[in-house]
Amino acid sequence: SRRFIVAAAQMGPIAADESRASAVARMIALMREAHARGARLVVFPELALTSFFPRWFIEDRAELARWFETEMPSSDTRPLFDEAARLGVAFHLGYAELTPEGRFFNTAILVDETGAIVGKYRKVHLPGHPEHEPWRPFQHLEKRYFEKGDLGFPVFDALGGKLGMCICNDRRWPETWRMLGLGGAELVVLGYNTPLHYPPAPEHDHLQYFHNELSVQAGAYQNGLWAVAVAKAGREEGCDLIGGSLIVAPTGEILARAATLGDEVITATIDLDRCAEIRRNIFDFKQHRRPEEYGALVAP
Ligand code: CDT
Repeated sequence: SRRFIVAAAQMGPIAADESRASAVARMIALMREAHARGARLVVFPELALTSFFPRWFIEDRAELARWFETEMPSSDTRPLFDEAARLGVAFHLGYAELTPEGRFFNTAILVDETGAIVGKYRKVHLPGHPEHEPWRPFQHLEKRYFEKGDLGFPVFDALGGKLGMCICNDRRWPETWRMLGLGGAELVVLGYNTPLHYPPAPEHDHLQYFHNELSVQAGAYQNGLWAVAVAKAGREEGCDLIGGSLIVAPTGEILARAATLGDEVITATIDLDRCAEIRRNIFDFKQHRRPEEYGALVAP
């Protein structure tokens, strides 16, 4: 078997004026707790170093760039990489990336147990709206601030298996999971910042936790893979973000779920060999998939 303990390191709110160094100190504390509980992989949220800035309309480009990382690791984030190497744990982290060419992405990386970056993903499904909409109590300007990811849905060799990543809104799309499943992923890790209130359809607000679990459980089951989904949670700058970080088995069962809206570690023992329970049976792609009937899926 290929068993190990995985940790979801949920984070509570990050204030607008909280420094990267402070967020990293919180992450190191979570990583130490995860390691003490035997974890080999720690999964952190989307945009884990700062407040969820797409809720604000920021006109000034220099002001916007302030929320982005131009290098990884940086002097602020290096202590997290050093601690990972010292403890011998791998981790996943989301951050806003500003490339040397001046491109802006919502990005996530996989860092191995030596502290080396071994995988990168850039968010494909960018939610929200591109223009300032003053009627909203808060904005969701990912469509304005980020470019669509240009790396596809890559799968990486890590921890004795195949690991894929996606980011927040990606988890609601079956195509994300199918692409990762077709790529051979045995474990998918992701972070999210999901407001409890959805201004265009407030009648769905009470379904936010349900839709989170529905999406992750379906993605895991229908592709026979493990999933770890991790929130930045709680009331952040007056905006409520859901918690409910979870670890899901290839059967779709939830093995662990966060109980708070703050910094919290949850863990579960996973066995990558268990993907075969699903992938050699009900969802044996080779035997049962019918791609010749799915043309509409790739039509623009
Ligand atoms: N960060 C992110 O992608 N959040 C979205 C919010 C809903 S769309 C405005 C999500 O899918 O959870």
